Amino acid sequence: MSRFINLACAQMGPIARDDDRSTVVRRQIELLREAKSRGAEFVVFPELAFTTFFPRWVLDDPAEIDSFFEPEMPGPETRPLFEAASDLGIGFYIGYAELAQEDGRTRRFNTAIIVDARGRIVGKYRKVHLPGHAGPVEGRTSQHLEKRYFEPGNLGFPVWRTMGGVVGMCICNDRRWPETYRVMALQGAELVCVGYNTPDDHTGVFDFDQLTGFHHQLSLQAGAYQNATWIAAAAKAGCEEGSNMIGLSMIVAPSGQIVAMASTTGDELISAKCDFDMGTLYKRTIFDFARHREPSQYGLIVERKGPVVEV
Ligand code: CDT
Repeated sequence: MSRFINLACAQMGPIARDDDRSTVVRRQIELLREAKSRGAEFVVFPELAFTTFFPRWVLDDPAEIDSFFEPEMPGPETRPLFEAASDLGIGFYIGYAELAQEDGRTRRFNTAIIVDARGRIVGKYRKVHLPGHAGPVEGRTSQHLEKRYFEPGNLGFPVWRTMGGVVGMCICNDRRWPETYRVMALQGAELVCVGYNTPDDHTGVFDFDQLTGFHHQLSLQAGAYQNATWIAAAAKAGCEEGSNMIGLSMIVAPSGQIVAMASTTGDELISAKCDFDMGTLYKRTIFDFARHREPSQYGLIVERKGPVVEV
């Protein structure tokens, strides 16, 4: 029996600092309606999808910082998205800044959830790999301060059986790290969802060279092929508050082939009919982990954080 899913990525164009949640949610619902008209069953939205990418600024006022966070999900302004999706019978992945009360204190995470086609949250993931810096870097016109505003995720890389397959999540910078995919692949992941905000600013002391789009694509295609999984990646794109963000939202097959890709840097839906079983060929041959992997030789991967040159 074939196991197909009609999958979509809802790329979002820029969100202004002053845009309220309701305005953003209206755009998201419009993308959901388009997804429905194309027969999509599951839609992947970007990282921090309800606000502008605020880690580009040095913010000191606690009230202002908290204004970018969600103390509850759904909350009064985000609930219409859940209601629209469940009315349309569509599941979704979405990223947001999470304000949590945990271990007797307030904690902040860069979080994503999977919501099923009945509007129920079935899984939560908190971003593990936080890029950038904890404080401002001199000479930058736009900062990248995720280490200032978030703690590293503490939920690992779980997967869930939902939407007819085994589905996992990661967020933006996670997609560049092979460990991200491998931990999910070892639990049988058939689809990895990823939302991202990737600045494309090069002059001065920024983190990227001119190959930002290529490295994004390379990471997704390698991750999909080496782990025999589908990857659905949705960007926040375009010139947002003076910072250029790549688009290139894409759906990548377990073969490593790109089967759908955005062509704009605005709100744009891409979709593809995906066979969850497509990875089986690779899982039974070249990437039959149980037959070919040699974990006894990989100890340093978990024992050592950074390189130590001993020779
Ligand atoms: N949001 C996010 O993780 N963006 C990073 C840019 C890092 S530049 C300091 C990315 O890997 O795309």
